[in-house]
Amino acid sequence: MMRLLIVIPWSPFHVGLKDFDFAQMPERAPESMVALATFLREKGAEVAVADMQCHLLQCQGDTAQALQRLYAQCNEWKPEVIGFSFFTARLKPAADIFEGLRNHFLSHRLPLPLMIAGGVHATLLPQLTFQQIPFDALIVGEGEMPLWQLLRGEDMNEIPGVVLPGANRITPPQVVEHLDELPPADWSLIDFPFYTQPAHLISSGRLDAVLPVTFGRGCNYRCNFCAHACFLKPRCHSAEGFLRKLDAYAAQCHVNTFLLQDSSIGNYKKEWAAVCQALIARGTPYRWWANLRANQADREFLELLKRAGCIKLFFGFESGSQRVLDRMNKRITVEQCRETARLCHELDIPFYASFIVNYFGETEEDLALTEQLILQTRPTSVAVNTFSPIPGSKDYDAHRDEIVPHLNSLDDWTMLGCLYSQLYFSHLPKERFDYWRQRLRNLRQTINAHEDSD
Ligand code: B12
Ligand code: SF4
Repeated sequence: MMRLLIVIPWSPFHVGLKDFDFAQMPERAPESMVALATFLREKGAEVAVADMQCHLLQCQGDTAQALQRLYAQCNEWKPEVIGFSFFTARLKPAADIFEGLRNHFLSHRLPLPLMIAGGVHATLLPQLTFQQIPFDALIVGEGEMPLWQLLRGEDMNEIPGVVLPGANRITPPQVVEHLDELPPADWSLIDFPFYTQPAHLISSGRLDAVLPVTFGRGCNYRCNFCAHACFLKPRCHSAEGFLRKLDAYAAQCHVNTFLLQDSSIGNYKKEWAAVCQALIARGTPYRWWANLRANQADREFLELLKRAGCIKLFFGFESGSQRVLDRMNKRITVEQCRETARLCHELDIPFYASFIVNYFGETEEDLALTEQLILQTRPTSVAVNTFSPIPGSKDYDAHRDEIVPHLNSLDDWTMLGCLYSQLYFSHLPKERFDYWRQRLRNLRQTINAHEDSD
């Protein structure tokens, strides 16, 4: 078997960041990559992880120093394959690390390892990824099976999910049907105490150690602005399988608070209810927060979540205008948002509500309705996001020809991936849009400041 090093690029926002305070800006541990490495190791492969997001923060934002750590790891580990994992928001960091690594191997006259990539960006835009970074191969979709086959030395042309430069045919990605068959992440593969430092919990102002955990993959919905449903078929763990994972994480990392990464726990309502029942039967040993859709929240379910340890819920209410919600294909109603908020207040479940401005065809009236919904629903905290057509979303596909001419560099792509593009889609004069966005941001600040002082 070939020896693998998985590289997790840093966030572009952490470059040059000197006085990083984990308690104020907790970074999320890369669960999916640590789990992928664990799976491969259990299959007999030799795998290490280079967690560049951690290295960069520990090096006070100094990329040269963070790269020195990576080179030292390569000198010691001697990888034959280096696998990059990134979504569009980390494209430029991935390119910079790739370049640094290649120069390191060439200048030390070391044989170049096979340089490959996987993850959301490579999956969504394989041909473009090859143009942006000259990888030897890409793996589209879930990495477990194809990467194992590759490390075992199988012919890359024959492995479903592997894409080679210039290939005009892309084989269908492979899917792990039964998530319970995957081992829980072995966190010793990275510097996990970095991520389990007590951090500011958005939910309650308490400082707590937290780990991310995934119950299922994929999403049943297809909101036009979102890339979540891009490639993972919806499926989840069994209650027993998931509790095994929680227990393993708690024992290894000494945490009892978890952040559910799933698109919505309501997508697997029956299965998540079984998890809740099992947690309650054990005396509710863990606290957790999760995403949920407004159309999936009813009193019985919310009561169950609360009894099972839920300390906060995250909702994408997105807009107070039904017209805009429908245009987004969000498949919720404004009334469902109001009713969900009412139930959360009644059951005393803190909740975060996220809104989008700058959506196609949005008018001043739509923005006024969003303000009204924020005031009516009184979320514990609020986010006001400026819409960017993220690669992998239906909106990106539908408007690609308008968007791509504005993307002149890897930095532009990266900023689009971070939802920081300067593209403007609202249907009102720009100065009125700026006025409304500022007004909603001020409202958000007032609400969030109130939460922080609780
Ligand atoms: C958890 C998560 C995060 C976490 C942690 C990310 C991480 N490093 O793990 C955090 C909070 C940091 C995050 C941040 C953001 N995220 Co996010 N995130 C997710 C989420 C919900 C789950 C990721 C996950 O664990 N998936 C499940 C695992 C199994 O999949 P996976 O990680 O992709 O890995 C599998 C395969 O991709 C593949 N694979 C991955 N890497 C590699 C590498 C190799 C070598 C191989 C062979 C295979 C391989 O194998 C893995 C196992 O099967 C996804 C949605 C989704 N469904 O993926 C969005 C998603 C990736 N995020 C997205 C976005 C937009 C963001 C933000 C820009 C949001 C924002 N408003 O700021 C920021 C970017 C921050 C930054 N500057 O870096 C988009 C990306 C779209 C795109 N085109 O890039 C997604 C798809 C969601 C969406 N709304 O559309 N995110
Ligand atoms: S916004 Fe939420 S519900 Fe809609 S597709 Fe994305 S993850 Fe699924």
